Amino acid sequence: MTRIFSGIKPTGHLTLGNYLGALRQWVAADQRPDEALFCVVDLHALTVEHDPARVRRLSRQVATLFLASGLDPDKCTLFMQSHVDEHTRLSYLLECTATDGEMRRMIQYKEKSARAQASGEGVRLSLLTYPVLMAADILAYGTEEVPVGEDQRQHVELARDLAVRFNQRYGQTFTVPKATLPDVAARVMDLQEPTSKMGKSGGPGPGVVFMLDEPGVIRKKVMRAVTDSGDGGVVYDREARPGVANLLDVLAACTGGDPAALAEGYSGYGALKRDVADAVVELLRPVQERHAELAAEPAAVEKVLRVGAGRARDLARPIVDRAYRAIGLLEP
Ligand code: AQP
Repeated sequence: MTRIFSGIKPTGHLTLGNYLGALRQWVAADQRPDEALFCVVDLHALTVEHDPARVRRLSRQVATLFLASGLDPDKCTLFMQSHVDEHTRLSYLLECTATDGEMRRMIQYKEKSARAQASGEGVRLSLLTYPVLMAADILAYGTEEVPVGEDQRQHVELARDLAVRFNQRYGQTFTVPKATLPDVAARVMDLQEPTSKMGKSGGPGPGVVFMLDEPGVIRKKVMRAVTDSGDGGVVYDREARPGVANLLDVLAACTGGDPAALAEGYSGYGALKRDVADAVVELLRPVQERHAELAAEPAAVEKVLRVGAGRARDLARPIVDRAYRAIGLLEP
């Protein structure tokens, strides 16, 4: 059985990018006879300016969307990161394994610290160190596969590097994980700025489709998507035509097929956008319906998280204890 772990941070409402890049892959993994753990990584949401009440609200919403997307709590473990102390316990040991230079090279740190500075906020120390906490999230479970979108590839590489380094210095302790990416839509781009990732933390931008957007809102956002000027009809070219390529990627992810082959069926952008809008609305419809039902039963969602945290703790405790012994700390 392959051990699988992944998480989403409650920094905003989940987007179509989170669904296609992460959640949908997780549901597919959940169908396999593997041991899979999926987590709302709430501690990661504290690395930037945050409102405690909003983090609480979003944490519940993300957990509810895990279930609404089709993750089955009888087949996989669903929990809140902050409910399992092993993550932060291990994080400190990995801080003693990682280097300052390694942290400063992280692309997300560079981008988000620049954003924080530009808006006059201080850059939180945790923004620099959270990739180590993410490595701890992964390594605490003996994880072999981490299903993520393209933007998280560098962080999973760090987890691999830290596992290898720790094992070399202190003896075999951690499984070395690898990232697994979806075949298409590993990086869904913003519909208004198709050279930037569709992100959830930048606020309600017109180029971001949220999983819980009403069908009419989804249609409006897709129909207003920036396409590229230039002749030659609808072609799939990520470099020269990023806007159209993004729409074709989303269509391929929703309906199946190859984005370049799908392009051949269109002579104009209008028809392509209509089909993308229909496909996204239909893809999200059952998730939205299930979300509405589950949101009315918060106690049931809380119970899933409580049971999940217990299971996660049992799996992580022996691995983290082993790391404590290996690095030179005495047993209590
Ligand atoms: N646009 C995307 N396309 C494909 N996959 C994506 N993911 C995120 N955006 C896209 C994948 O979703 C999972 C969870 O992401 P996260 O919560 O760790 O980070 P984020 O969504 O990238 O959110 P941030 O950092 O709070 O803010 P933004 O979105 O503004 O950068 C991951 O597997 C991720 O790859």
